Amino acid sequence: MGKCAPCTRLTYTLAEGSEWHIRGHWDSDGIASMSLALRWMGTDRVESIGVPRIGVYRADAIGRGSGRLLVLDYGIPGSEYERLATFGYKGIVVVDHHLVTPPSNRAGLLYCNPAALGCDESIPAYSASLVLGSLLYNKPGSVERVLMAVGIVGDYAPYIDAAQKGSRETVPEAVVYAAEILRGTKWSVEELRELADVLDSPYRLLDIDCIRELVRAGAEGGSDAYRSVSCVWDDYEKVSGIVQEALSMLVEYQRADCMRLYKLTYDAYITSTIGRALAAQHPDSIIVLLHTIPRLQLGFAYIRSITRDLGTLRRTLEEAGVRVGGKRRVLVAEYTPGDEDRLADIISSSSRTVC
Ligand SMILES: [Mn+2]
Repeated sequence: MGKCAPCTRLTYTLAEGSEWHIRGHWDSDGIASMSLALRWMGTDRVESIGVPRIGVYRADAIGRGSGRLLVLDYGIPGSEYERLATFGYKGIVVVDHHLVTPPSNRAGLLYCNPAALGCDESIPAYSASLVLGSLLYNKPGSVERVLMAVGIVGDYAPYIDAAQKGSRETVPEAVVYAAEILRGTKWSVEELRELADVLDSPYRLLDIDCIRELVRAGAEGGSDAYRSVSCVWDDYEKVSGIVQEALSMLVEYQRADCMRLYKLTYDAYITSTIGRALAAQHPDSIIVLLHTIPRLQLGFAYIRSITRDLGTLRRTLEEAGVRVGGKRRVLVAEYTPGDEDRLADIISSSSRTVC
């Protein structure tokens, strides 16, 4: 059995049965992945579309249910899926590309994550939409190819922005790959980069209905159809104002070697936008943004670097008992409002070893 066996079995499993519930990450990669899944499966067999509780990365954020569950691009570790497998579903299928620890017990679970399973050589894992699209379609048409690229461009947006700002960092191979799949379609990486900001607007305002509308439109007409969904433009306009306001309220309150720490209290889920903007401004630093969202009674430590690997920092945080999710160059940890100073201390005191 190859490491990628679960991915090889994906189409067989998704072709079976009805009562499917699709849950995807709330960002542009998640939306594009859900659209691809819905397009391939057909609306008749899909009972519901949705997102886990926004901002939360745990099995509980999806919750109990019945029928079959397809989870896309969600990035939670395997242990959370083992818990989810006890939540009453008839079967769970996961397609992901985040570098996490895969589940060790796969009962009731089809876990296709080339990055976590270590088979991303044979199935490129630049985005969940890419993994899913390349498994579902032997010869993806232009609608499918653009959706596959949407996920890549959305996830690699900070690197695209840094490259545009003239950072010496070269364009990542993921973006070259996206440009390659887009050849012969009407879309370019630059156009998808703009679209990604639009698609990433609804979740910042916790507008789940608009995410559903996007998924359905994209399943029918791909990225062109995303542009014709009106709620997403309303959300985009609102978010642009909010981000400008939050950026102006931002305080850099600490510097430790290569790290820049910022604090923000603001009632919208714009953590990653702000963190990404800061990372693009300071490509040689590690950005640490401690964002408290009173309305969610949650805080997020968002750590990102354009040029630095965050593996050492991740281990330091884990050793200190902090739950961390993320990828090679982005980490996210949840905190309870009030705990931000303790977290900041743990992070800044590791700067010697990390920088
Ligand atoms: Mn993704």
